[in-house]
Amino acid sequence: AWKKFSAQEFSSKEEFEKEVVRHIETTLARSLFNCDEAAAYAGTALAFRDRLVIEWNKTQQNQTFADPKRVYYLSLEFLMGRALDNAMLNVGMKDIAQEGVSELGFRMEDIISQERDAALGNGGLGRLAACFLDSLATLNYPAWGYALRYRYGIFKQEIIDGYQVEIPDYWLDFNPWEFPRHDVTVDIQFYGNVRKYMDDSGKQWSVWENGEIVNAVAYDAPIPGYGTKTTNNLRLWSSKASHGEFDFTKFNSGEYEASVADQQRAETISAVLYPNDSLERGKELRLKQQYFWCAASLSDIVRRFKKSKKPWSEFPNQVAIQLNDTHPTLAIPELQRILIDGEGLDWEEAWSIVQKTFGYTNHTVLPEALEKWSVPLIQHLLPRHLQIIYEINARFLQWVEKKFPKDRDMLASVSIIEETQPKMVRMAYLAVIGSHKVNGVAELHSDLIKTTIFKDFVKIYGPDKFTNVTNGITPRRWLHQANPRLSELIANKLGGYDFLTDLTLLHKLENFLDDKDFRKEFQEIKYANKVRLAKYIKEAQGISVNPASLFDIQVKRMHEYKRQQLNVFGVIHRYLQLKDMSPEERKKVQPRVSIFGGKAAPGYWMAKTVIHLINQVSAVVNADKDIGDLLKVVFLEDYNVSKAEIIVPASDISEHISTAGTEASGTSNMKFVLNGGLVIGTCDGANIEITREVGEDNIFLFGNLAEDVEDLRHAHFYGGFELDSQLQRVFDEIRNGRFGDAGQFSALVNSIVEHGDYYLVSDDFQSYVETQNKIDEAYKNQEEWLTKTITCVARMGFFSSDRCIEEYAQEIWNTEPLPPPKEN
Ligand code: DL6
Repeated sequence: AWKKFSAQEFSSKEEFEKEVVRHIETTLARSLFNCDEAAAYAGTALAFRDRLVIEWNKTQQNQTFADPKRVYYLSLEFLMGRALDNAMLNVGMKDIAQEGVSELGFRMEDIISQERDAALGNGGLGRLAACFLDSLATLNYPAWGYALRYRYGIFKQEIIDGYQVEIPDYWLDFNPWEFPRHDVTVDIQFYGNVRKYMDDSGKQWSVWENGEIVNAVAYDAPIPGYGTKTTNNLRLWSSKASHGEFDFTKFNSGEYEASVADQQRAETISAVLYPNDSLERGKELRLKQQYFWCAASLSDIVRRFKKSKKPWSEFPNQVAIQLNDTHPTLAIPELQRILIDGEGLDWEEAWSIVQKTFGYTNHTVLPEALEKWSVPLIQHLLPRHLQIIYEINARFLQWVEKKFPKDRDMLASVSIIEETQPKMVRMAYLAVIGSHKVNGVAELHSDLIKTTIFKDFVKIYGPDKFTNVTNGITPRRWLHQANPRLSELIANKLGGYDFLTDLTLLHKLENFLDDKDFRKEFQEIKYANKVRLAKYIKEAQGISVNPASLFDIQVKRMHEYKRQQLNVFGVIHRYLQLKDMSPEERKKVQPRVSIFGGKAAPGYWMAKTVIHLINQVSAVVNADKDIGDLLKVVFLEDYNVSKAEIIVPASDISEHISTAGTEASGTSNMKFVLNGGLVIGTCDGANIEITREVGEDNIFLFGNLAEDVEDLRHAHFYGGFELDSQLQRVFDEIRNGRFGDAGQFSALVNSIVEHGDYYLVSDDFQSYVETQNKIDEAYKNQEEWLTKTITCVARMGFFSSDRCIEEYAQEIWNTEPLPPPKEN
């Protein structure tokens, strides 16, 4: 097994135990006699942290000394999950630790499960950022992540009487993985006004003054790579009032409330993660968060660059900044501001540096997710930035005008400013104009952005500015940590764990397709993972499920475009069919457990309705004695990263059934397949590339294609609307109150039958049901099913996030790895 440390490793389990005990007794001031699992977790985490810190410092020193081009990944979300297991794996001493904790009287799984998830993200976009950090460190890229240190991560979901209820997630009461850097603080300005003046040489300057200052304080977390000593940095900014705790002048003059109000206002900036995954609502606090984070991060990046004393023209050779979606787009005008107002560069020189520095990743074509900010709001909060945005736009439009003379439509369509009332700043356009490369996250998505939201920009810049980097996942967390037995089996067959750093090696598993022992063990592992999930379902939800049933899983954020409603309508249809059957007929049916999980944005009423319907269906079906184990329905509460690590390895089938053209990529599809589950999916996002890799025979595709979606939507409004008879029956039963108060679901049903069925549920229902029937049939032949699943695992090499990072490095960042120096 891989060992990271030479000088700092625990040489024995005794030494590890000593360290744990020392931390429990001194750092925590607890006696070993009343040491519970929480304390044992803390001691273990601190013992590993001590080891990480040494390599972290060395990595940073090495990077400072070599001063290579660095990558800065700006993401408002990093959905990290738990850190201890990952630290143990990447440090390479989990075995010793396992023995050590058991001698202290604990089980490692119990200790690991004490840790709270670092849930600083909503879903796919944030988890992708976390996978990228793991790959960047593993591949030795000098890279930093920058985000906000939210006091509250994504809310915890409770299901009460079938309804979602949101509970705040205060996750920081014990977080051993962060290090406050009170010496790294940045003044961030808001509001105020801009004054122009001329210096002695006649040059005009703009000064942004009279604003309100808030402090950004850095908190750092180590990001260890696997199989390398490289340990990168994730820097999170926390907001604080600039004058310290509270204003003594106001306090002494009796204005107690006012004296703390400023402090509270400042601290609010980094208080909460916004819980919408695909909706931008234009809230001032959100804009404040974005600027606060961009300005602090850029100040840090620029300060680091300036230490090298290189000329500004070298900046893009030293710095690559990747914008994870449009959330950090303000970094573009902010860098331009720093260069022209702070460093005195002229506009053209500064702008060429800016464009060479940034790359922008688009993660959605959904119109409601495309960020726009009102001009008056930006004017109020960031007056100097608004001027700069207008100047960027004016120069850009002049240039476009020269290329497309007299094409007023073109000018209006690509202008950063949308001429509405009030005027709006289109952040995606600013991101495209201010970056040298724009990428989508799967092939279909990258093609779609070129023909829809950015089509005019392709005409202006040519196609080369736009590229694709299909998403990936880290096999360290999503295979080795989540499914240690499968990882071990693969290692035994392939002669080691090299596949964890070169996932394409999995292809060699196809050589073992006929190996009886291998097949048997593969199957046993899947079964054991299903038993583990069944146990969890029993403990968490009180529902008994039979692990021999087909486990059908859909876990992801709740959203109409992801179509959990299609799934639950399918479940109702299945239930009605079962009810129609004779006992003899029922004997032939493949038993199934339909498992759902996912959070709805608190204000997303329709998504919450779907959660409610699933829970109602679950209550009716699970209590129906006629049905027994033939069908069970489970809604797993509070789906998050650590639960995904239990859920993902246990699927037989997972559902990725978005309306074609709406899911940019999806990444859980990759996780499920890598763990030996098959997919039912639409021709959308990365499903298409998964099909290319695993072969059409090994995936269950259904539904209309992206190219037909517009016509179908049009037909719903103008060609009349005919509902599939099976779906009609499902709706009739819902309306008859079979699943509780029908009124609760009328808007959901009406969104399909009366309001145009925007997500094409009715169009795809029949082919969905037929494909589910094919799955039942296919599952009955367990040997063939097993061959399919093994083949799929063997063909997943392409979907490692290591491959993504190499593509970003070569095509977008132009950066090289910096391996750690060899030690004696
Ligand atoms: O690229 C990561 C992830 C994709 O896999 C999902 O398909 C996509 O929906 C998600 N996008 C967002 C968009 N939010 N915004 N803005 O989360 O990105």
